[in-house]
Amino acid sequence: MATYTAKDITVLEGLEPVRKRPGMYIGGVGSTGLHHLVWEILDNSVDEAMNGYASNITVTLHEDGSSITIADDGRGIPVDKHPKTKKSAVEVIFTTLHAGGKFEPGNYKTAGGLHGVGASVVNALSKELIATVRRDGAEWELRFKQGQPVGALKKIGPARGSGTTVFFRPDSTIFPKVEFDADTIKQRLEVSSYLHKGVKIVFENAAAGDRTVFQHTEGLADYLKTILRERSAIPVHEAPFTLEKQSDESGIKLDIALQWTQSTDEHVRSYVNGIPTGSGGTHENGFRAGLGKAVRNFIETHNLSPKGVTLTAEDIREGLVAVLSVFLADPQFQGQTKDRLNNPEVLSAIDSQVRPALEHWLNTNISVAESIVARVILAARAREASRAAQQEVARKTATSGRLTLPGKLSDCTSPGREDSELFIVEGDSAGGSAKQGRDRSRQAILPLRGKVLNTESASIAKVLENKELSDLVTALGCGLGKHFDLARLRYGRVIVLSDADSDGHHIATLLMTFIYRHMPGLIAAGRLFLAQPPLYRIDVGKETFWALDDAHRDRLLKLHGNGSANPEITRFKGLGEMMPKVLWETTMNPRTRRLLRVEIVDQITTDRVINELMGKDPSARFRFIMDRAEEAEELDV
Ligand code: 0RA
Repeated sequence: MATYTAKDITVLEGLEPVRKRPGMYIGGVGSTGLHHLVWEILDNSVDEAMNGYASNITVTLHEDGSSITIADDGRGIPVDKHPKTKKSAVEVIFTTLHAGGKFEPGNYKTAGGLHGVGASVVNALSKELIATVRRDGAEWELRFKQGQPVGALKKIGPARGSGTTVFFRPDSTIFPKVEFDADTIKQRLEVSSYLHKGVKIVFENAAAGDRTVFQHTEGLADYLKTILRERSAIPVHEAPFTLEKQSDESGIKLDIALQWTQSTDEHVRSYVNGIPTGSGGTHENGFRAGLGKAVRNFIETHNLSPKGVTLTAEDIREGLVAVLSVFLADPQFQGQTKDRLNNPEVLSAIDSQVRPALEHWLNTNISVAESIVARVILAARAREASRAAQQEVARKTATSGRLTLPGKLSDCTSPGREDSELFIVEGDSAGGSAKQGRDRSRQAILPLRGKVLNTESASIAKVLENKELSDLVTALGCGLGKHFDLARLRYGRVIVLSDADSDGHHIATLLMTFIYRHMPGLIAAGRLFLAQPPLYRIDVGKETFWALDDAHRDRLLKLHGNGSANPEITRFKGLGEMMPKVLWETTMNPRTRRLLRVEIVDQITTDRVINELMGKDPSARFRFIMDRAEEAEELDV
């Protein structure tokens, strides 16, 4: 195109506002905005696939890390000239804001994005963009620089099949840092492959030289399976409930998969137009409303209401794992991170779809429905039991100032809470040494006998039935689950003191799992610690050293052991055989001991690590503890 007509100039000016105020179109020019460009182009290809025209999408992150190609085998963007503008459809789509038939009624744009603006915005914000189309036996190419076409659409050769390929390099005069993150893209593509059943999405990371294929024929049901595996959630019924519906009335497309599990929490992942809505919104509220009504109706119709407890909405959703994906024409996002759906009409639209479908499913799968109802009633009873236990603690604290503490707890004598410590000690004999060795004014000892219940998938009711754990809960005073209250914690620090061997590590892991699952606030507040008792005593002449493990022993011997005297090495069989004074000096005395603070790195990693290890061999648990110990902050208190 050698000369521009007046019309061309209008079109070119049409993209000016995008370059002037990129934030208005992609949210910002940081990493999120940069990746937004990928999602916009990807959405077009995904649309083509969802309409049944494409089945393969390939996303390539080029070796430079700052350019991307997205290819599909759809119909290809039309190359013929528009009768009015005399421009090819390819050009119009890439140079006109909101161009393309997708905004016409009945053919809504399913693409997400802040304002659903698409290809032209990506073009406007790219240093270069090349659109390649295969159609009608030929391959066509149109190149752009900073949003403007460079020459005309060119036929570059013959081609088989059809499809669209878009290469783009974001403009570094707009984005301070043009560097794509492979993991961010990969995760998005994986989720897309679940949300768009059957579409094959390939990610090629040229820099890393790897290729990943994402394809899920069962869509959200497959996604649900993955989430259950990640969370080690044990389902209470075999097959998930699934619902796929396109409402003619509201134009909303709805896709749901859900399953009840034995977990004590609720886990819902929701998406709007393929965009994660981490803060929920009207779609999630509609879903919860419909689900609650369906289960209640079923319980009432079948006379299954429990005696003596009233079911709450939370009881109904305890252990629920669900994925919810909706597509709608004009999503309005709200909140600080724009990840809450705000369209009011969506609530009733989803509620009115979910309720009858779920109720029908419950009525046609009676034994499944009965397992779910049993799960719901158990949640209600556990909640009641936990509340009663909490009230008991509160009542005793209020009347006597001192609640009825477990008999085997040796409490500290000074009531100053911040300065006090509870040592949870493995075994009675170790408990005895610790009791004699401690500073009784501020250190309390709770000995635990034998093995602690593996609480990885235990309900609160089951936890409270376990004597060791219920004693611990009473001693801590802060309650658990939904009733956890850090302000009631009776000690400033909670310290797990177990043997330095693999059994000891196992017990420490069980205790940490229990606390992580039922009182994570204790860890978040930095109140949980691991004591580090020595495994070896090394006497060199008149000097004594303590070693935490074999490696530490070897280091100490190298440092101090090659003098004249023969070093004498004693290995402790357990805490119980340590003299109280020694236990105090090495492990309990705040001036000389070292504690490890237990920290949560991030919830997903922690969930996965715990899930992988609980129920496997002790050596794996041992490694877990050692790894965690190294990650944990070392404190000299
Ligand atoms: C407009 C009309 C048609 C297809 C497309 C756009 C289209 C756009 C993109 C963007 C990425 N991949 C794409 N694939 C198709 C319909 C063309 C027809 O009716 O043949």
